[in-house]
Amino acid sequence: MIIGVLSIFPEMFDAVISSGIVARAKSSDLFDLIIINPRDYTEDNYRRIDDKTFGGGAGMVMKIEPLELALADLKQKMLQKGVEKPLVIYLSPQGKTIQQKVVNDFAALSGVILVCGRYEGVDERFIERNVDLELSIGDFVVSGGELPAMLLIDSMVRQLPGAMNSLESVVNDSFMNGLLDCPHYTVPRDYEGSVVPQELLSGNHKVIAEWRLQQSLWRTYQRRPELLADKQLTNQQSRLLNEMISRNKIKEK
Ligand code: 9WO
Repeated sequence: MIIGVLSIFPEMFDAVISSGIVARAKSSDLFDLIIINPRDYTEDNYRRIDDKTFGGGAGMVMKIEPLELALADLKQKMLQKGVEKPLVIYLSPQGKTIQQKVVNDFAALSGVILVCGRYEGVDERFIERNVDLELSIGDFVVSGGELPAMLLIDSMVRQLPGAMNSLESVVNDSFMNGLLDCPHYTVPRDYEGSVVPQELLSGNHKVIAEWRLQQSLWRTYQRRPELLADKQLTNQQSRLLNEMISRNKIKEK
């Protein structure tokens, strides 16, 4: 996969590519990152990337010309590496919230381009003319699209075949099935009287698997009930969840 980025702060991306799973995937050539700075495509002496917003008011807007030139050059560079039609994504709070299933779909593409806005955003005509998809990482505002783009890069890259070893993938599977992850513990077994649940120490794989599934179901039910609403539970899952619901009703009494 080739990931293209348009950003006036290219050095920020060192953070995502220099550690952990993403760094390892980069060394293994599972993906390549091409970052283009639109400021290098300005044609005035001051290298102006932004200007006043029409209609007045606070904030500046990123100009369309350097963005279009930078995008054309990025697409050209990606074409040289075999990407014919990259998906162009603009990260903004106005976008649809990113879900795990769309991240998995992106990871199967040969190329994506992430456009990172700064200031008050980019000229709307650039979005109309070039952007396939506007995406948000949640209902909050940050100073620019770079950090959201890095989250998306991390999330896509870990889904690439070969990016994770089998141990790392297991953790992932638990969110893949649409449920929240279960609690985790390591040594010591007793920390100042706080003990590890006995099921996990039983050594019985069936008991452990059922306990984890039950914890996942219960956590999802308590913290994110909307995730269960559009999910068809198996007979085993319903039994495990109902058991927890009754157990906690008894406790309340
Ligand atoms: C800046 C600004 C300054 C003065 C008056 C109004 C203003 N609005 C903004 C603004 O929202 N800037 C955004 C910064 C423009 C697009 C890029 N930026 C951004 C992306 N902030 N937060 C995101 C983002 C992206 C994806 N998911 C969550 C947040």
